[in-house]
Amino acid sequence: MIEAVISLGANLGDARGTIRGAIQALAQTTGICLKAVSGLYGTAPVGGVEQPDFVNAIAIVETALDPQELLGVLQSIELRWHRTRQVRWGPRTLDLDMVTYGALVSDDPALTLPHPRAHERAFVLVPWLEIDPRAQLPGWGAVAHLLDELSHEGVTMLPNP
Ligand code: A4P
Ligand code: MG
Repeated sequence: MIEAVISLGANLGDARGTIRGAIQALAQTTGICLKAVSGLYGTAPVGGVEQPDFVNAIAIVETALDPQELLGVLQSIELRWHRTRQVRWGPRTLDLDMVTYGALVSDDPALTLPHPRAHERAFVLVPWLEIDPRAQLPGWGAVAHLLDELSHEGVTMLPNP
């Protein structure tokens, strides 16, 4: 089994309900064992597109799936929430990104590992650190150290339900 870190994001429709549903869908997938889930965070949009705030979370899983299979699962869960791809970095009902797959490093555009922007995104690193204070981003080092350099502004944990 390999440990993988999944980032969840949504900013259209019932974003909180969507994130909870996607976590449940991950937990119910054969070959995936959910190890830890962060709280839900309200986050200001990053990337320059004017759009609603996001709800973001992180899930740590153990998986028997290979990286391509895991990506396929993430994309099929996105489709259940009618995810369409219109504007790059634009609003979406659900975005599931693979932040890490074990210590694998890859520059394949179809599956870049670790996720190429994870190291600079507080909306990924803050919830990850919450559930794994010793988290390491392959090639980048300790998540806690990366976060020392980043503004946490606009990343706030949402109250439970
Ligand atoms: N792909 C390559 N590597 C990966 C990976 N590690 N995980 C490929 C997942 N997919 C990966 O992704 C496009 C292609 O990336 C896929 O076909 C896959 O083969 P996509 O999900 O269709 O497109 P996208 O999500 O619009 O692009 P991308 O680059 O994933 O967007 P980002 O960088 O994730 O940005 N602000 C806040 N506050 N919170 C957010 O969650 N998200 C974005 C999206 C922008 N701003 C945000 C947030
Ligand atoms: Mg994505």
